[in-house]
Amino acid sequence: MPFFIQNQMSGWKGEGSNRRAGPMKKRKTVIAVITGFVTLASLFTTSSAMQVAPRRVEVTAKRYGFEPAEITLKKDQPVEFVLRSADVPHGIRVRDLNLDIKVSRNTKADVKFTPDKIGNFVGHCSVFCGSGHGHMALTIHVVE
Ligand SMILES: [Cu+2]
Repeated sequence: MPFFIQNQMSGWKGEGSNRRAGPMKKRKTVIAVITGFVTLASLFTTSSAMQVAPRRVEVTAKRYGFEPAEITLKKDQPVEFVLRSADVPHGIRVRDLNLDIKVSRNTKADVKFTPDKIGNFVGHCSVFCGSGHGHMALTIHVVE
């Protein structure tokens, strides 16, 4: 009998004995799945640990402008955005970046968001604050 046929034959035998050892195979699969979950869980823990310290950015709103009027953020870097009002209630909304925050008079509010797009985005004041309200704009540059 040529060698390779012999080899195939023993392969067949091997498969037969594997079928008999079915429950053992299942246990191995379960262990592999659990190991996978543990690995995934540790990955998530690591990434959430990295998000513990988002970059803090403060912007002051005052009739009728934002100070600073332009900020630069990094794509995928979490930001703690603090909006402070130096007079009446204001807000800022940038739909493309999922940024939407309002602040009461003479106080501050904060929101966390992560810019996920590169580009220049212009947000406008979202709370009517007087005659110059329409001119209140904040430009957010998101870079790589
Ligand atoms: Cu306004």
